[in-house]
Amino acid sequence: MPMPDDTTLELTVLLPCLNEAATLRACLRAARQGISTAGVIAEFVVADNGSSDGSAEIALAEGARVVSVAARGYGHALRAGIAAARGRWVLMGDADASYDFTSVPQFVSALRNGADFVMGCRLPVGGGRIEPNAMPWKHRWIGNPGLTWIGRVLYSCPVHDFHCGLRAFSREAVQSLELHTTGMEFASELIVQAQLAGLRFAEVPVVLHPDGRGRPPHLRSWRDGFRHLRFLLIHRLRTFQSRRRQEPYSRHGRRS
Ligand SMILES: Nc1nc2c(ncn2[C@@H]2O[C@H](COP(=O)(O)OP(=O)(O)OP(=O)(O)O)[C@@H](O)[C@H]2O)c(=O)[nH]1
Ligand SMILES: [Mg+2]
Repeated sequence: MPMPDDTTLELTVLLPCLNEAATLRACLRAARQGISTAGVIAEFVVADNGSSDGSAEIALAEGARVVSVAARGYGHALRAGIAAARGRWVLMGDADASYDFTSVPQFVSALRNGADFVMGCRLPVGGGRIEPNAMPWKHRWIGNPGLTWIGRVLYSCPVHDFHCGLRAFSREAVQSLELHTTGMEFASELIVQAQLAGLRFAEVPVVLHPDGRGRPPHLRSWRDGFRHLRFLLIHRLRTFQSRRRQEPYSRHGRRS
């Protein structure tokens, strides 16, 4: 596939990947279809943590660029992928066939309409849908709503589905954010930092399918849920403290 140059490249489709040989090809092909419907010039980047099942070879055969990331973790992989992206916009999504990459056009259209950050929403509130057996009940009814509520309250985020992995954003805007987390809590950090930086959000409906890989996910519910919660609370505390340090004192010696 001829490589588009950086001036014409509109979109980077970025997939974090750890041993997804069973589903990666289908994701890349669906994305290619979405790209052609959207009429965008795009590249594919697979951020890989040394998969041992041939995922990287599949990515290369499908015309993707493979960014090899030594340090393990969803956050490590995505941060390296975002740093290596060359498109004006980046669309990221899991490589386990749980998301429908043919929905590229909806994301591109929201970006073209001026959004900096477009979140997929799998919930009916945002027009989305979760297919039977696509999400464990404790994520559907406890983890995701609970953590989303905390994120919305603490950060005034307009997002309804904090853990949706299908998202698109302005590369420049996101590259200018301070992103440090290494694991699954990166999903929360990305939204929170985008909100704190004043990026314009939009939401588009997406459908979540049961993943196609036939083995357990990398996500570990309690450990990763706790990491999301810890990030949301500690980061809010830190931003309050640094704001208090910066605020000028009033004439009466109190903070104004
Ligand atoms: N490179 C890399 N990719 C990862 C790592 N952990 C997860 N991923 C990828 O990130 C995506 C999401 O991981 P999943 O295990 O499906 O986690 P999840 O979708 O949040 O959880 P489920 O909803 O339970 O499937 C997949 O494409 C994984 O291959 C990692 O340590 N390194
Ligand atoms: Mg998944």
